[in-house]
Order: sequence, then structure tokens, then C-alpha cells
Amino acid sequence: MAFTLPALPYDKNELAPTISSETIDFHYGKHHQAYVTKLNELVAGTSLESKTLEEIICSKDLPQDKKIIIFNNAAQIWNHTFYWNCLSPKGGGQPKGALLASIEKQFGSFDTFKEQFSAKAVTLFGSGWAWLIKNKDGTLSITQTTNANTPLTEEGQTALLTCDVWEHAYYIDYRNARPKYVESFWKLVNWEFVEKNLN
Ligand code: MN3
Repeated sequence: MAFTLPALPYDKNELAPTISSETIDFHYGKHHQAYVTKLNELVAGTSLESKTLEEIICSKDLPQDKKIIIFNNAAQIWNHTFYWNCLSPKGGGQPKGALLASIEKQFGSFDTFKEQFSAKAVTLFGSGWAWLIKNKDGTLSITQTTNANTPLTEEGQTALLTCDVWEHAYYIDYRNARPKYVESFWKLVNWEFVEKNLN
């Protein structure tokens, strides 16, 4: 097997009640796993087997007939692994130090940043992701990507934080109430991971 499902950085029960173990069973155990299984099928016996996930996602010469499906599955593996790392049972609260300073410089205050990020997450039409990214010049931006799209392919962008707003991320715990899921998401944000990405 070329690609494997990375272990979660916590036990599947530990994010409850914000994210239930049932959601983890489906979102991590079924959806994230399915992207890994599918990518392995698609690259089996090709030169892509020896590439890293990042190389596949950023590749300009994927096989023409399978380009989109390979990209979608590879990018979804990367996005989900990044998302799980953005969460922690010990998360929530406020960032500290250099990260807090950067957020305050860019957005005026942490609360303003939270409001703007939440708005991007809630208003994204259809399936996708909300991101806090660092630009090449060191400024921060809040962006949306649809479907499997990822800042990894955007020149000069470094992903710092993401919120998965595909329905599968919240339907079990919040049904159709995406705003409630996004509001609860802040209770789990692993600011140490976000700070590590900034540096
Ligand atoms: Mn998802």
C-alpha cells in the first residue's frame, strides 16, 4: 500500500460532545479512509506510487484521464489529516504569543478574526473548507476552497488552520445546522498546531 490513513492524534471519544465518536467513525473511519483506499487503487502500478502526497497534489502532469479523481482523493487525504491536527481535546481558548500578535495585527482583534473566519465557514456554498493562511509576505488571510481544493496548490500560501464544512463533518451531531458546528469548532482548535504552522 502506497498511502495509509494517519493515526488520529487523540482517541476517537475525546472530542465529544463537540464532535462525537460516531462522527469520527464516519468522518475519519469511512470518509478519510475511503480517500486513502481510492488513491491507492488509482496509483497502483504507476510511477505515482513512489511520490509523496504533496507531490501528487501539486503535480502538473497527472495522467490526463484520471487527473481530477487522483487530485481530489490525494488532496482530501491531506486536507483531512490537516483538519484532525487542527483539533485537540485540550484545544479551544485563545492563541498566544507570536500567533496572537499576528492575528491581532491582521484582523484587529482575536474576536474579529473569529467572526470573519466563522462567516467564511458558514457562507461557503456547498462542500469545502475555510482556511487561515499565511501569505508569502507574512500577512494572514481567511480563504475558502470548494470540494477538495487546498491552499497547498496556491503559490505562496501556507495553511495555518482549517475547518471542514462538508456536511459529513457535522451532519450526525448538528444535522443541517452548520453555524452551530462552526461555533462549537472553536472549543477544539489546537492553537499550538496553528502556531507551529506559522513558524
Ligand atoms: Mn471531511
